[in-house]
Amino acid sequence: MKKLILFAAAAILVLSLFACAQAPAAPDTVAGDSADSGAKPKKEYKDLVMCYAQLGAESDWRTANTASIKETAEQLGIKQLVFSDAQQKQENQISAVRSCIQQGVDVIGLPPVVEDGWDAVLTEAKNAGIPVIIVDRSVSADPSLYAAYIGSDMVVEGERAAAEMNKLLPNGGKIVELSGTTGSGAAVGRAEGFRKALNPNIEIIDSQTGNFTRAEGKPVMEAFLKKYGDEIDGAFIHNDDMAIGAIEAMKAAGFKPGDIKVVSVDGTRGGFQAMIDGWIQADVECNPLLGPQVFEMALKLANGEPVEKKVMTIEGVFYPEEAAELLPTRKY
Ligand code: GYE
Repeated sequence: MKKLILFAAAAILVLSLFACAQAPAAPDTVAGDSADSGAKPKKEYKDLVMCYAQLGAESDWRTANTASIKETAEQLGIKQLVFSDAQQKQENQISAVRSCIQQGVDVIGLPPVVEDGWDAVLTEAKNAGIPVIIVDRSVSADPSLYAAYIGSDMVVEGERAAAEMNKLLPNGGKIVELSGTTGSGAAVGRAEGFRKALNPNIEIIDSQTGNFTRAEGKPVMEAFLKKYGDEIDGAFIHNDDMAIGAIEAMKAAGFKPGDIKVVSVDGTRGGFQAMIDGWIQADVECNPLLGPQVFEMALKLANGEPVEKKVMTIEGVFYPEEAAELLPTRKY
């Protein structure tokens, strides 16, 4: 009898240990494929079919992001890159993702033009067993609907921009904001971080979107200058392309470099040149060269391996003093 009890106790112990070993993975890791992937031969880059549903070609940042994806795909020798450009229209991007689901690609990379409205198509991808990596901008959808996010912390970028504006206007002042695409993770995050960290003696007297483009940035600044003229001490501009458009407007209105203190974002070659010419006083870095990280993660997901749920790019701030020296080495 004693023996029997001992045996039962040992069996329970063994069983409970086994149950522990079967505990689910940590919540910040996600398996992209089915659990039986161990039985399948491992995919290599040469087997990988990757979809990249790009949001547009609105800025130099975006062009560099596209180039990084295409170059990396080529360097790694992946089987196929299904690339599309949605021209900043969410409906185009949704159809591109749907078409990738239909084609049965291994993994989808999605830089979402705006934050909201992705639930349905992300659910479709999930049901089809195709992992989605959200790239660059965030989505408001539940994180269980996508595999992972790779990109910048836009709130931190906004905070960095505010810290620069605080330094440029130590006695306070009036500023305008040229914001990015309305409802985009980049614009929402930057606006939020900026307001959080801006000194209370600096007043944002107006804020309008320039949709992240030069063409739309210029008329927005023109209208600001018409309305407020010399009242404007500074401008927070959400990207270098809009800043370049805004500078054209400032030049046309007779302003000199530095009359209006400009803090911009991205750190493109155009932004660097504007710093050298004295028009931009600080440029908050946002790195578009995400290709290597995206493909490394995509291959893991295609093999059902766990990945980190959130991969943040490490970034800083660039200043006019270093711009001339760094410009020749800038890749975008
Ligand atoms: O700052 C801007 C581009 O989402 C981080 O989009 C990206 C932004 C970038 O158009 O130039």
